[in-house]
Amino acid sequence: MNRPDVYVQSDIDFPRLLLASNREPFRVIRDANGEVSRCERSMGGLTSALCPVLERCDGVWVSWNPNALSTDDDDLIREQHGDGIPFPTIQVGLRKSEIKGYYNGFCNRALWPLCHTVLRCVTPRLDYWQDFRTVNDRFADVIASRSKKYDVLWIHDYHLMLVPAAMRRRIDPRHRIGYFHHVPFPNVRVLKAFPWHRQLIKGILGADAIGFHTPEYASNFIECCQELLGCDTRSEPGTIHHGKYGTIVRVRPIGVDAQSFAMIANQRDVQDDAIQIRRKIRCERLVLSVDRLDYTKGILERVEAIRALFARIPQCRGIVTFVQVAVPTRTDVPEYPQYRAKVEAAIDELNGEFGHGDWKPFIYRTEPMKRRELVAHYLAADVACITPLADGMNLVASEYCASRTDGDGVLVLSSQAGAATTLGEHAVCVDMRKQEGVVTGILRALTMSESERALRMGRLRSIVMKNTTDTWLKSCLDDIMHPEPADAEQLAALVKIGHARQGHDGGRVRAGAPKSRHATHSSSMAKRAPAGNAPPH
Ligand code: ADQ
Repeated sequence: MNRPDVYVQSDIDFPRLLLASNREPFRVIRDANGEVSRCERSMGGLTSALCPVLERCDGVWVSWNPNALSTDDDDLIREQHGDGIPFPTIQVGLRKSEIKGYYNGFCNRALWPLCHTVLRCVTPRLDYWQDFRTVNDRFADVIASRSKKYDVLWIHDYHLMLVPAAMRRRIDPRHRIGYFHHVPFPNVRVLKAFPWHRQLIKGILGADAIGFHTPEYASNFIECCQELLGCDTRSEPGTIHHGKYGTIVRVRPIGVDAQSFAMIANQRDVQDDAIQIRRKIRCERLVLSVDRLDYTKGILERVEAIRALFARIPQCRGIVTFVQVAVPTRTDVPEYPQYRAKVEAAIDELNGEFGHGDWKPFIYRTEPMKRRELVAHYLAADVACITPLADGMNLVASEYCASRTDGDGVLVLSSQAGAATTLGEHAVCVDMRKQEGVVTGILRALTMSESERALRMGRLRSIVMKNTTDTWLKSCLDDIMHPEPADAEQLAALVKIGHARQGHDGGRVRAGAPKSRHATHSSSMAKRAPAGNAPPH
């Protein structure tokens, strides 16, 4: 497919996708002479998911360029295409002080821990907030100045929470705006205690359509809109009415480029590499974890659980080896090097206590891998242990299943990962708050019969192969460009969570027959996209 089928060419113009995220999709590596030596895709869930999207449709990616330190106002914006980058990009430069306040400060020391409800790490400083506003405004200026008539604007993640509303103040109301929140959305009690909660919610509400990975995050957001801004969220389930506008909220769990993982896994040399990985480690059973080195990923807690496993079940010693791939991120944020030091100390202790002869119970690698190498590791692993303390979704869980074209392998998955809502039924689910349960879960995975493994992996794979990046993209763009009333599945998801939280008083999100599309959306949308002037589709 060259372009998602929501894009239909017209003689005059067609909607182009203008996608904005904090992280740049690619890094151009230059040699000493300034010549381009290679172009590397940035690591992380968001770029893993979205690069294939822009490679397949007309679009421009707007992002921060962390390599360009700007001191001069004229140097703040750079446009780049070529040098191996497969689509046009616009890069927004930040001043050194803004990087500290906006990225290291507000994004990584306030919003990230807030969204993951790690409250001890939330540092809500006014100077951080001011830089966050300035940078969000700059993104909005850049997008507004570059957007053409009918472009669809798709804003990604918590770094740019103020951009949708900032765009509304700058652009033609016919533009459709979407926002996708890749991390958990905190509940109303947590958000309410955060000083700038109203501005953040209002910022996102500038979008026509908002996507979340799970019913819980969507429902938290809806509840926050109602309780903290007094929006009407009841008259039309799945739609938030604020002032004269309506914004739809949808649950859209992200998928992975499953076919591409499967194709790599089917290559003979990748399968040979998987055999080599096992030979080199010289173990009978291999358990793999792959994470960014982040305190939300539960790496420290996992190491402690593994230590408990070896202490309690001596038969595992010399037989089971854990491989942790943990790439350091956000190294300028003090909590991260501190966390890394703790993780590495715990690993040393574990290896010191249980390692013997050639056998090392815990192998720790910190380097980024190419996709083929990653897939070879997925194929080599009897068990993938994906156990974050909190995680918007977690793509590694899906990548593991997509790569297991041999139908083998067991997924141990934290029930605190968003992925548990789609994969939890067929994975071995563990609660990371209970170490004993984690130990039992890993043991259960290691001792599972071949037939049960095949049954579970077969079911996991059919979910992952069906819910791919493409299907996610199509649903999200449909929400943005052709919004429909929430369907029965969406309503059921939101209402179930509402009921669980509210008891049986009907919940905050009420079910009910959705009104017709015209009655539902025409009034709110007409103000933004008047009939007759709508984008051609
Ligand atoms: P992340 O927190 O970055 O994403 P995740 O979803 O697990 O987390 O994605 C990590 C990505 O990085 C995966 O595609 C993985 O393959 C890749 N990766 C990890 N280690 C690697 C290594 N050593 N070498 C190469 N690649 C590596 C955020 C949210 C998640 C959400 C995604 C997408 O925090 O919850 O799932 O966005 O919405």
